[in-house]
Amino acid sequence: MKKLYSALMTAFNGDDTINEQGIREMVRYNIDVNKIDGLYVGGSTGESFMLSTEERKLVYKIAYEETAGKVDLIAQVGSVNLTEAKELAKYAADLGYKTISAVPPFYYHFTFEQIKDYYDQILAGVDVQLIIYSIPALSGVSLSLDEFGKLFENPKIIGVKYTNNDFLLLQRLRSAFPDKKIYFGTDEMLISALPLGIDGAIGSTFNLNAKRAKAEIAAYEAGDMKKVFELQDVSNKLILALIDNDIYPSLKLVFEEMGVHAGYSKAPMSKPSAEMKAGAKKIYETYFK
Ligand code: NGF
Repeated sequence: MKKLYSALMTAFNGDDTINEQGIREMVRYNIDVNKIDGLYVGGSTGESFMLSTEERKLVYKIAYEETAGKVDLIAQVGSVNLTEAKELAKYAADLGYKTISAVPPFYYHFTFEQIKDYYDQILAGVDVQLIIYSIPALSGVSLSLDEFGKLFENPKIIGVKYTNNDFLLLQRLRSAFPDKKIYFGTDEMLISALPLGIDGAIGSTFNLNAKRAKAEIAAYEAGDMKKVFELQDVSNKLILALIDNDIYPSLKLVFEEMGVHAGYSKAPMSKPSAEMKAGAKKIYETYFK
């Protein structure tokens, strides 16, 4: 059965401090209403690369406490600061996380040998499994099939969160590494990834749209491609409306419309304008009411 994970958002107060209650409410909504299989904590959607080490730890702790073992958890620990990534991996493992994930080191155009060493160092002495976070459009790091193979030689590296629209590479990864987990990360292209044998999907929009995405996966598994297309079509209208309205703050605004106090995004992300609020209200009324 393919799994669906929401990429957990971080709720902020108006002064950009962490809003603990807001995070707890989003975790609860994902468990109680979305019936999600798991949460990806501390990724792009969590605005994690703008957080301090202590704030990142706090988010892992809140998610761990609030889920209380009810759903899978993956802590994204990647950082261009390897010392921080190692500290976060140890912290998450000590809390009880069984799986971590890490974006490759970015910005400095590291060599593949340096990237491999980064993953080996993160995993050394920490009793967890790891999912590579491949998101070339944001990280600037593209891994080849051969490079994935070299990283997968570390038995603790169990798979990849694949936020990439290179479907040729996705098919080749599936074929070459049938035992590794592949979680797809472009929500609007789920329809194209399903036939390529993904193990599931991890994404931001599932925070709101998990029911539709789960129905799409179920329709795919039942062989009902007409329904798969129809569901993806509605999802894509929703996702494109969110993107047009500034996606991260808008996901939170729609949550607010649902009564979930998701708070704000952190600067330099935008605080909502009146226009964004009106846009989010319209999205809520069109797709969720
Ligand atoms: O936010 C991005 C940026 N991608 C997410 C997801 O892959 C990131 C995706 O759901 C994620 O899961 C995380 O690390 O938090 C998009 O927001 C969605 O497909 C709309 O484009 O690429």
